[in-house]
Amino acid sequence: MTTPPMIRVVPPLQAESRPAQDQLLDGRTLIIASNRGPVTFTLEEDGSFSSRKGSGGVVTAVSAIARNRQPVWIAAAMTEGDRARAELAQQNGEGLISPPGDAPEFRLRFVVPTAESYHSYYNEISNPLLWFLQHYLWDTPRSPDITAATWKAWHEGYVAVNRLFAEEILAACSHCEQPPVIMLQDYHLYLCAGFIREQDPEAIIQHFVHIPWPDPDYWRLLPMTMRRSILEGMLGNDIVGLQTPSHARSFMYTCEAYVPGASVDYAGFSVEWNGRRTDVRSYPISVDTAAVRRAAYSKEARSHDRYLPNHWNEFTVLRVDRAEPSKNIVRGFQAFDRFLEAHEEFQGRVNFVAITVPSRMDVEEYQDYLDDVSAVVGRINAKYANVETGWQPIHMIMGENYPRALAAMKWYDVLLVNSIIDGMNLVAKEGALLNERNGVLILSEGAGAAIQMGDDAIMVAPADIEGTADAIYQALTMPLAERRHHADRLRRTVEDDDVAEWFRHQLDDIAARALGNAEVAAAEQGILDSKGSSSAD
Ligand code: GDG
Repeated sequence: MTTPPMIRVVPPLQAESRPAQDQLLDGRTLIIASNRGPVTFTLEEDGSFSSRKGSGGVVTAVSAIARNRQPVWIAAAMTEGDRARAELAQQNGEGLISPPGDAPEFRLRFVVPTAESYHSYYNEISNPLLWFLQHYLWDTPRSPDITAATWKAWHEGYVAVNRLFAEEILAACSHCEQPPVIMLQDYHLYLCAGFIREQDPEAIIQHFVHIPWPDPDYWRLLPMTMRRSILEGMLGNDIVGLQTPSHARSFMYTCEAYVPGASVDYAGFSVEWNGRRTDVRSYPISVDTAAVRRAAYSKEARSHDRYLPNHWNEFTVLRVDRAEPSKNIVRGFQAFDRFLEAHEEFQGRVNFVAITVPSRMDVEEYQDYLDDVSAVVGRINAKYANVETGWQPIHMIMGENYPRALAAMKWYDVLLVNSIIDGMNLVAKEGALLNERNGVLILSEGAGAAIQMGDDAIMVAPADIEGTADAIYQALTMPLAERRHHADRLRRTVEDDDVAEWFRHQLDDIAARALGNAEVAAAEQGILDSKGSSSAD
């Protein structure tokens, strides 16, 4: 049986002097939904729960506004501890879970799919299919193969888990007197807005996509049913946010190409479909500058300051990434090899330190990629290692340790960010903020960060090994005054536009949209006067 759509009387927002954003959020429940939650729980031996807060940009951005708003966060239960905590909440009839602490910044609701369904959604569709598609990662004569198993994973994994998310979100706002504000995150949840919209026509729904949006031709690698479900699901949103204007345009091209009846206004950045308008916007994400600085100079980070210098040399090139094919780690090392070949005078004097965080090890392509990375490092180190001095050119530091990664960023001479394509790339921003040596940024043209930082970086085409080798040489030989000039400008770029701005711009647009929706609702309720202005004007 389908539940009838929720109906509320929507009060128009009042004209007053406070920012529209504050007015809008008054009395409205703010719901954030993401695959990974802001907190993970561990069930301790004594039966109690401990929790650990995540360190991602979205968590810190939301935390910054959360103290007053108490948003509700909907996330998948990812650990045994999360599942146990969700079960306890259900037994106790706790609608929302408050993480331990006197004033928790948000309350939680977990989505608890079966292990098989979650595996299909995460390890078969979201990461190997959607992430690969959106980063142009396929060797297309060979992959992807959409088989019966893929379709099963789509229906029983991706569609099913998106439905569960929508149900939890609707349940979280079932008693809301005013339409809630729902902010969905990333490629795991493309179907959610469509499912929510079927039940709640008045909710204000916004979806931010953290990764690139490819052009329509590449989307054709997915079958039409999947492609259309994703796009039509996304057109259930009031606002779709992407990292850059070019990804926003690609989203609109894709809607025009594959959604029958969609009408795109490229100048106005919006898509009309099924009687609704979806605004398409770009919001370049950034870092929480204060929190990143705090973490980089924390006691824990300082403990790494003692042994990290063992890896430094007269010159140090640094990279920090998840072990992720889109980050282009192998080509980065090949470029360093070419640089050492072409500039023998640097042999013995420069180290390439690669801080690598293992990622998505349940996906075969990631295991294979890490093998490729290890193989190229072994080959290059064997080629140049100097037995007399003990010098080896590449130092791999593996493992999950965020304070250590930030500690290392203080000391590089060159930061290499050569992603094939990247939504933004926060390492480029953290490095610019923290570096104390007037370090030079080498930045891929494919990183979203290139739009804001490209003028003060040495830009490289990601497949250009020879060009990247030249860029390393140029960076290491750049005069100090020039390095300082660019490093100062890069730091200011990040300081002037941190993650709070990213979040504020989205809330401003949501507020503007809510004002618009309230006017439409008022018109529908016959409240407009004969001149066509409502009390919200
Ligand atoms: C996606 C998009 C977009 C480093 N070591 C550890 C650790 N880090 C931090 C880095 C940085 C973050 O992880 C990685 O962020 P990136 O932006 O570089 O890359 P993705 O993970 O691919 O993020 C990307 C981003 O979303 C935000 O929208 O910029 O384009 O692909 O902050 O310093 N974090 C943890 N442990 C470590 O050991 N937890």
